[in-house]
Amino acid sequence: MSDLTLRPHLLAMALLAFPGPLAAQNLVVKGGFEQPSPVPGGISIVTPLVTGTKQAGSSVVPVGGSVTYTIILRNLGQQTQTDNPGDEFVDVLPGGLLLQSASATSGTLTPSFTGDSLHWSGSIPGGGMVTITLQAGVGAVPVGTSLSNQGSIFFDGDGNGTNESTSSTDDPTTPAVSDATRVRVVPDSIVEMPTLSGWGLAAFALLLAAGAWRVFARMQCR
Ligand SMILES: [Ca+2]
Ligand SMILES: [Ca+2]
Repeated sequence: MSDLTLRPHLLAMALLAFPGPLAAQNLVVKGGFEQPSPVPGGISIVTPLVTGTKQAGSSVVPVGGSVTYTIILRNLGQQTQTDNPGDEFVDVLPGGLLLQSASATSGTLTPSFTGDSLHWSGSIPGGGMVTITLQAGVGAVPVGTSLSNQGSIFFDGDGNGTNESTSSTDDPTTPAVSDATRVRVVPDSIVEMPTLSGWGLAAFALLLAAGAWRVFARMQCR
């Protein structure tokens, strides 16, 4: 079995793209200084390696509606990502999305409702995670607009107390690696249940009657 040496940010991308093949390697993750030996046949990540996902509650949102995003930051390393100087996560919403509320399971969250962005600062234990939830409203944008963005992660890939490494959130619902999370703006009628007029109700009754007649005709043929 061969050893495979990767820098932390490349490993994050490789783990997402090729989890199976990489699990069969002896992985040695090198930061800024010498690392302990890897676990034979497994994956050993010593210094912090923080990856993130950002998932929308719905792939479509009506004009004037709102969408909830769930952001999960995971530290795949063994060492704690300490609360270093500066933000560990920043999310700037695209034009057309207005920040309404935000919360985090740990750390310090600083939302900007005028700038429609949020900043998170805090530590993540080795193997641990933090979940950030935000709700955003859709402003005056044309139907069909694709609202797309990614959060930025800042972490201490060499474990020396400063965040020199970065990564971007991935949309976990798509096969692509480290891709932006997209939400499409649709008319109200696509999301809401349609209401039927008198003619619509009559047509619906005719459809039901036609279906019943077909079932009855089949039973008669047996
Ligand atoms: Ca910090
Ligand atoms: Ca560092």
